Amino acid sequence: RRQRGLVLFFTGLSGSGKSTISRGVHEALLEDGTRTVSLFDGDVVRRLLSSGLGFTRADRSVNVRRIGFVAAEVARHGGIGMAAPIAPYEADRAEARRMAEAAGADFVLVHVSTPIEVCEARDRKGLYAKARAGQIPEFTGVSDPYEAPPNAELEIDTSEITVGEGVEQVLEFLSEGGWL
Ligand code: GGZ
Repeated sequence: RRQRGLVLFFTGLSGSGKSTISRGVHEALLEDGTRTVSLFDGDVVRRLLSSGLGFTRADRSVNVRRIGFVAAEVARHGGIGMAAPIAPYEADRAEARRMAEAAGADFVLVHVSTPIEVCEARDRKGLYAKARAGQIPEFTGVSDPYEAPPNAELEIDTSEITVGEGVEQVLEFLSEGGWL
């Protein structure tokens, strides 16, 4: 019997740790080798799949729906489609969930809920400083909204646990839910 597909979708602020956690989960799943798994990495998505799109509400919406679509296609064929965009709008995340379900797959939303103060204090790429200085218009959490998801299957706050522990929590959730 073909295993049911899964879309594993991370959402959270810039600097929340969602990319790092998703990469860790991706690596572990590849190593495990029992599931086909594909991670649509943020940088690659913005450079190729969504090249030309900016950060207006409309462009973010198109971006997140494209990601949801390709992840659902992986899941349609029994694989695990993974992605970790900011995905600040509930309507777009709901659409990604709907597409996964329409593809006969499950959808797991992981909210990497690290508070903005912590993301901003880290400021690994200096983007928050630039945004505060008005050099990046519509920067999520500073001058653009982030709608916290009311329905995340899992919430991970990297100000309270390490990235490694976050990866473990996701793997545990997948294992307990019968996806691994
Ligand atoms: C938020 C921005 C912006 C603005 C550029 N707002 O930390 P990063 O750098 O590497 O991750 C952020 C990334 C967000 O792209 P997404 O495709 O994930 O966003 S969305 O889901 O909303 O479509 C950040 C960088 O791009 N970046 N400008 N204005 N993040």
